[in-house]
Amino acid sequence: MLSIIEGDLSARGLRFAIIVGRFNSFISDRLLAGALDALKRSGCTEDNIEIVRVPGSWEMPVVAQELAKMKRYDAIIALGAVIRGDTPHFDYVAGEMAHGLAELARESGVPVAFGVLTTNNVEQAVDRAGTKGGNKGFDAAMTAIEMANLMRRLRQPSA
Ligand code: INI
Repeated sequence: MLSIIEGDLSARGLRFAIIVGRFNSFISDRLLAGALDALKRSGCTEDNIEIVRVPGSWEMPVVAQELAKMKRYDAIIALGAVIRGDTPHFDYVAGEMAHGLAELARESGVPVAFGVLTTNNVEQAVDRAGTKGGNKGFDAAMTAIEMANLMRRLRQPSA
C-alpha cells in the first residue's frame, strides 16, 4: 500500500520561537503580524509562542542556535527583511543569514522556517509583507507548523 508521511496544519500543543529583526522593522513587524495570525488561527495559544527580537538578520543564526539548544520549541520562525543597497553589504548579510539558518536546522533537527525577505528594493519587500504578494510571515508560520508535525511523525517509531 502507498505510504505517505506528511505534517498536518494544526498548531495545537506545538511551541514556536519567532526571531524578528529590528532592521527594516516597518517590514518585519508586518511579517510578525502575519505569522502570529497564522499560528493563532491554526490553534496555537499565546503561551506557546515566544518572540525574540534581534538587531538584524546577521544576528539570526547564533540566536536560532541558542533557541534550538533549549529543546523547547517544535520549530523556529525567522522573520526579517534584507533590502539591497548600493554596496555589496546585502550579499554578506543575506548570504550568511540564509546559510547559517539552513545549517542550524540540519545540525539541530529543529525546523527553521525562512521568512526573511531578500529583495532588490523596498517596493518588493512591501509587496511581500501583507500587500499584493501576500504575507511571507504568514507563509513561513504555516511551513513551521507543517514541518513541526512532520518531524514529530518521522520521529515516531511507527512512522
Ligand atoms: N540587516 C537586515 O536585517 N536587513 C538589512 O537590509 C540590513 N542592511 O541592509 O544592512 C541589515 N544589516 C544589519 C545587520 O543585520 C547587522 O545587524 C549589523 O551588521 C550588525 O551586526
